[in-house]
Amino acid sequence: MITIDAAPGPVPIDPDRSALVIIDMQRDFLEPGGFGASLGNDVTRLARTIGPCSALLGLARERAITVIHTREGHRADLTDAPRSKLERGAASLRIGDVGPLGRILIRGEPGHDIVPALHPLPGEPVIDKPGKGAFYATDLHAILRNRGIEALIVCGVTTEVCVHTTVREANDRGYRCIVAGDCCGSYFPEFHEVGLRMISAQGGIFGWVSDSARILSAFGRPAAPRSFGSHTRLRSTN
Ligand code: TIU
Repeated sequence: MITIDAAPGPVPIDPDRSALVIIDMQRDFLEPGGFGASLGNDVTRLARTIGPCSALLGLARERAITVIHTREGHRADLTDAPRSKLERGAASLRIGDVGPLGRILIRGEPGHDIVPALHPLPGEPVIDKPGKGAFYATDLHAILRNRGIEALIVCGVTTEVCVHTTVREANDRGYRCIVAGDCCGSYFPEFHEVGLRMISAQGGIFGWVSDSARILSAFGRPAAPRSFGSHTRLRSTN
């Protein structure tokens, strides 16, 4: 067992029964021309998450901790996309439309892929999810149960949408979730801040909040160098 310094208090985890879950670090959310940008967002706000995510990914791979990647997206024929989702918002380009990164939020298109610095290795499960939560209409719960996982270290984007939904779903299924705050990001800085506070408030109402430095430290590793989010960082292969 190791203990991670977190809010609202230290949380013990068994690394052999823990998984690193990296939510939707896809080009469609992090790069210009994708889904996030089509909704009118400043996607450069998410770039700062790649360095810390990469540090935790490196740690997990080194320590043979289960790594799960998720991707939000839909079938090419859009049969798994609710009409309410397709019609939502005043997007300049909607789900399924052709943009600079291919068809928006469609599986197999360039924009649907995970950013190069965090690309999955063979053997790391990739969960393709049609919704915001990673448990809805996926086999994530089965995969975690079959590996005896009881705690999740959660990274990804966006804090108040897919990270929150997934952590709430995981909490209700009995997983202890430790959200790495600097590994998560939002197009809205205030939503990120308040989103993290909502998780750990009320004695940790649906999880704990820590950061990459404290998680690395719990594993006896120094903190990763701080990265400053520029678009060039996005293109790096780390
Ligand atoms: N738009 C937005 O903030 N997020 C999403 O739609 N999906 C995820 O958070 N991955």
